Amino acid sequence: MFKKTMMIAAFIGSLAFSSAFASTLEDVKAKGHIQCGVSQGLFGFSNPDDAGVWSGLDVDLCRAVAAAVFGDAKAVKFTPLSAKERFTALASGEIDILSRNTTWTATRDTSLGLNFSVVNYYDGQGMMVPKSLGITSGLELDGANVCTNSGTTTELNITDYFRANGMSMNLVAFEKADEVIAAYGSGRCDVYTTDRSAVAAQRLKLDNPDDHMTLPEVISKEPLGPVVRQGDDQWLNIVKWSHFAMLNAEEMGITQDNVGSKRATVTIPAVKRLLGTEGTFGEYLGVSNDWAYEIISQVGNYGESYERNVGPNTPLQLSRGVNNLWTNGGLQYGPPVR
Ligand SMILES: N[C@@H](CCC(=O)N[C@@H](CS)C(=O)NCC(=O)O)C(=O)O
Repeated sequence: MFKKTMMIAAFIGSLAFSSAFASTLEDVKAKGHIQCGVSQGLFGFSNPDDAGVWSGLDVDLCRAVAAAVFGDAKAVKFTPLSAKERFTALASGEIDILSRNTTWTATRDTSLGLNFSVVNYYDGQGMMVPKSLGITSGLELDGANVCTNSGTTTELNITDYFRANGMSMNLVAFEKADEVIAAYGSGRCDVYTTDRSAVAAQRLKLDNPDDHMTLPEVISKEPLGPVVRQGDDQWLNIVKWSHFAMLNAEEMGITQDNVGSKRATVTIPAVKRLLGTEGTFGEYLGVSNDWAYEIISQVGNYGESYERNVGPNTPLQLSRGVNNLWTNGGLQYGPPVR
């Protein structure tokens, strides 16, 4: 009897141990897909079409991870989350990655049991006003009504900005992004503020986008990127290196179209290592050695994803700026595969 109780206790103990230290890679393999936390609809970053198919820069990050893990960029399911819900959804295990225009800050990286991995879009906070207001600077906004999202860095930064400049404001905050832009569109606020990329995206939802302008001030740093749970280094590595593979591919001139022929013919060692014809870098990550080939052939390189989703030829019209590769004067820099 005693022995049996001990055995049950040991069994329960091992269950508790395995769930506390569960491997996200093993979990996603068992269920056959990655559960990716995204926005509730933000053009260019994570947005569903009429058929419910998600696309965007943040969606591509999750698709890249799925391509690395399953050789199938479609093995992803999406969970739309408000700003307020997103960290709990990740910490509780409801999602495997949070890829939702989320700013890397000290508090979030160190006090929530979560880890930021890479920055897939360097941004900063902007302010949009109706042109009819006739102002040209944020410093003219004393006493303004300001519309923004709750549960974001945005509301903290705008409060700092007004305080630092000795101005007063009335903050009007909503949980849902579309409630914020609707309130601004109805004239409830003088200012709409969020990450500049999201200003460009949400502006398109206004009746007359051309009646509105973005003020010149960039009031914060918003390094946006995917987040995972703390304590799972293997999963963190897979997410990091999926992004780095897309950066290295762009730097090497490897595209969705030419990756097949490059893999067959190229003799450059660095390209062979990236595409898995030399070395065992996939094995080190816990995936197959052609992980980067699968990412590039199914999702494309970082520049292709950027141009397709948010670049100058999309409705968002965001120039590459600091999100250019380091070789073009930007901040995007993939460590070498070797
Ligand atoms: N980057 C900021 C802001 C993120 C945020 O949630 N912004 C809103 C304003 S546009 C948004 O993207 N909402 C999209 C949604 O809720 O679907 C943060 O991490 O706190």
